[in-house]
Amino acid sequence: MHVVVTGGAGFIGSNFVHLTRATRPDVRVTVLDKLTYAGSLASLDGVLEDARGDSMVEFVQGDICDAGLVDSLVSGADVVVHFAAESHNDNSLADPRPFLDTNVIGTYTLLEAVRRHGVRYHHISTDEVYGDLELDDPNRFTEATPYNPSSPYSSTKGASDLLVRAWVRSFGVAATISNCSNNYGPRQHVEKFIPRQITNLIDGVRPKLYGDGLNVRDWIHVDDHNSAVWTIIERGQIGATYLIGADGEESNRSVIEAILAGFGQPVDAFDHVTDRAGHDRRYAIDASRLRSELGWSPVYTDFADGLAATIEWYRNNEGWWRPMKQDVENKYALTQQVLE
Ligand code: NAD
Ligand code: TDX
Repeated sequence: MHVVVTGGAGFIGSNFVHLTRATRPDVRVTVLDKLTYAGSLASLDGVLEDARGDSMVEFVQGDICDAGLVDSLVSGADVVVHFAAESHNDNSLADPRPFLDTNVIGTYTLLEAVRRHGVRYHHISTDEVYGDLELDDPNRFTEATPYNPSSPYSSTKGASDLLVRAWVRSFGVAATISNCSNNYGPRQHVEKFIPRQITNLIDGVRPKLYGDGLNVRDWIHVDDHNSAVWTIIERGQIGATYLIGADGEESNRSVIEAILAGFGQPVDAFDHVTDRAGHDRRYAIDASRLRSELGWSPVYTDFADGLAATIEWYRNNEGWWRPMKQDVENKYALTQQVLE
């Protein structure tokens, strides 16, 4: 099988490539990635040329909006797994335009190519397309929850999902969609919540909490996300949407406290900073369909263990994240102030 992985130099996509090498050695992978600020070839260390000395993973630097390049890569593929996106809500508030280009036009460009060549397509999306829940809402998101995105990021992801559904219905494209909750694990960009706080603490800087910090995210380890993606590629029903989650609801405040504890620091040694505009209150996934129809279940069921391993990864891989750290903090400093 030959799989084209878009965004394979980013956080989840690179972990997907590593997992694929480890669990499916016969699968040939071509990564298509633009190497934006969020992509790093170092995230593919060990798989581009692995210990076996084979060349099962090829890297192509390019834009998913480049129709000619996309057509030539897709024409030789059995499956396209589409991770590439502009992925950070805060960036989408500062400058939405790249989100429209990559998330909407990029997805359209891939859909037209898989349509032309009759290639199986899996679309990676987010629970943020469903908007947010109140803290005390007994319901969680399901595949039937109406779309109600809040940010430029989530609205462009929602738009891309709707394009996929239309291409399935109108053109018979063989696609599946997954909407996953917040991922954590190795190789996540330091702009994101958990790596930002871990690397701040390594640098002796206090963690930064938005607003009152009671916002809830439903955390899943990136390897569990990617094992679910493979499950859907192999056994999912064409045209279906699957929600991916691992029952990992935590408030941001409790995550910061857990990270501080991991560094042996007092649990209140963090700063409150300016809240995010339109900040979603709570995400929560009901993954019953994936579990019951496809028999998937997560491996990382203990968030504290997964977080400890993630802290360890950032401690041991400073060379990976150091080059991006200062730019990220400079950008945050333009809009975020420490509140008294
Ligand atoms: P990321 O920002 O870490 O990586 C994105 C990758 O896409 C980067 O390597 C970047 O260079 C590449 N890219 C960006 N624009 C491109 C373009 N025009 N052409 C080619 N490559 C381009 O993102 P991530 O956190 O790994 O997210 C991957 C996917 O998973 C996204 O579709 C995101 O919406 C989705 N998702 C993320 C989470 C999460 O918690 N991070 C949760 C659910 C869904
Ligand atoms: O310094 C911070 N302090 C803070 O309190 C940062 C960077 C974030 N936060 C809060 C905002 C959110 O409530 O932490 C929570 C998580 O923030 P992010 O890591 O920016 O993630 P989120 O906005 O929830 O979106 C993530 O999950 C869904 C990914 O970035 C998306 O790509 C994915 O679709």
